[in-house]
Amino acid sequence: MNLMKGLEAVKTLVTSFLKGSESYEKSVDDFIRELQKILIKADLNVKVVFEFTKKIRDEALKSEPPPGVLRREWFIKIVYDKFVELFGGEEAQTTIGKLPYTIMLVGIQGSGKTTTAGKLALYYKRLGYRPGLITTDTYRPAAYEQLLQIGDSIGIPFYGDKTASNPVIIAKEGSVKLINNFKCNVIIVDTAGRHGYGSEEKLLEEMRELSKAIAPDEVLLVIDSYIGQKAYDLARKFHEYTPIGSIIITKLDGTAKGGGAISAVVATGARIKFVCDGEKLEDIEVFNPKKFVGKLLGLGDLESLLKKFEALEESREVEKRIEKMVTTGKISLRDVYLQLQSLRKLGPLRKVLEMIPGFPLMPVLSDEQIKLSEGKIKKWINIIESMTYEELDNPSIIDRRRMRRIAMGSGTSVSDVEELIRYYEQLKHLIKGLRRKKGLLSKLGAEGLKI
Ligand SMILES: Nc1nc2c(ncn2[C@@H]2O[C@H](COP(=O)(O)OP(=O)(O)OP(=O)(O)O)[C@@H](O)[C@H]2O)c(=O)[nH]1
Ligand SMILES: [Mg+2]
Repeated sequence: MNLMKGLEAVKTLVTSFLKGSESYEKSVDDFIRELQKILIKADLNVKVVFEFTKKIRDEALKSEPPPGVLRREWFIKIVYDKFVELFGGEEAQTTIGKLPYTIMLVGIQGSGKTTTAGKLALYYKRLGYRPGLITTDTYRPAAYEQLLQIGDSIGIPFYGDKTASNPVIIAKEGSVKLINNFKCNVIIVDTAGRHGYGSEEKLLEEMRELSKAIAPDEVLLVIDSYIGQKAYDLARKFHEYTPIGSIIITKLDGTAKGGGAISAVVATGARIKFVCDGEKLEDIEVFNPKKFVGKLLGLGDLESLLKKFEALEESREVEKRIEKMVTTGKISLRDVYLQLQSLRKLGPLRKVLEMIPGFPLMPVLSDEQIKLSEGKIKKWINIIESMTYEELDNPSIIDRRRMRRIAMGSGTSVSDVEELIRYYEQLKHLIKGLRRKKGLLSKLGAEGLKI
């Protein structure tokens, strides 16, 4: 996969920044200057580039890294967050709720509609749907053969009518045939693209008419990344016309302008659903801004760094909860539950503990104890989930009888339940002690609570 042609240099920039030995301020300024050059070369809008880099710089100089994080690492985290924002935040949904489902592809001539129709068919086939392809391109005689061949190569039913001239009639008849004869449940309609750059109005006018008549469930606009930041106007008009439609960016493999096209589309508020980076039918993927930015910045090296930040954020949450417990002097099994969940979310306990200096609620544990606790965490979560609200808020009411019921409900044993209650009692004791020594939160980690 080579989505990143024009932005490849960013990775090197990150690596050398992390290793840099000059003053932090100077390194940030150098980084920003280089980044601006790279982004402008990748055809990002100049104004966007300056706003974007200013945001990074302001935050980098203003915000302090949390304890345990190097300043330079913190800077990369800021860059990462801003990039994710620039490239659209969350991943688009691609699951289909309603079946049969009709997708109509529109786009400028040569943008990659027909190829993308095949790619989508293969993508949905692999997800277990039964796609069918329809060509409504009555302008180019070769269009029929092109999609027919694509369908053949991946075993997807195809419909077209060389003698007909009305795309609406072809689409309607094709849908009926594909659904009835082939039991297709995802109908992909390819359309003819007849207009070059700069005639968005005409393209959209036609799309409007076609989609009114065909009434697809989804309209997908195919944009060739060669148009770079010019994608802005096209995407904006498309988005105004159909806010529920989304966009596929193609040919990211062939041009250095991909970053420009993607950021331009994101700036309009339109959603990018897929990106394509090759002529083969496999060369399509759901657009995931986080993954994309991860690749851009060199995720291999960044992964542990990002994990560390995730752990830190989580540990700050935990810290807040502990603070509340200490101030109120109260701890319930709900608090224990949240604590266990945090640990589970963050993955292997050892890693988490290594990453966070003085993780507040976890004592220093030996390897053996850590192994034990991972299985235990799962068990204890199940146990707590089998309790009633009353029991959660007031565990002292849990007698032998209740213990047996909880153990049954959670597939554990009474001694497991007892152990959890003991753990809870120890915590309660600790919190009480801490309340007396308020302000010495870090002690909590050092007291060596036994699990
Ligand atoms: N490198 C590369 N080539 C692509 C990609 N997608 C499509 N192409 C190529 O772009 C050319 C045009 O693709 P088509 O799928 O025929 O485009 P179209 O939008 O259907 O074209 P018209 O129907 O004439 O408007 C073909 O040579 C494709 O192989 C891609 O992601 N990467
Ligand atoms: Mg075509």
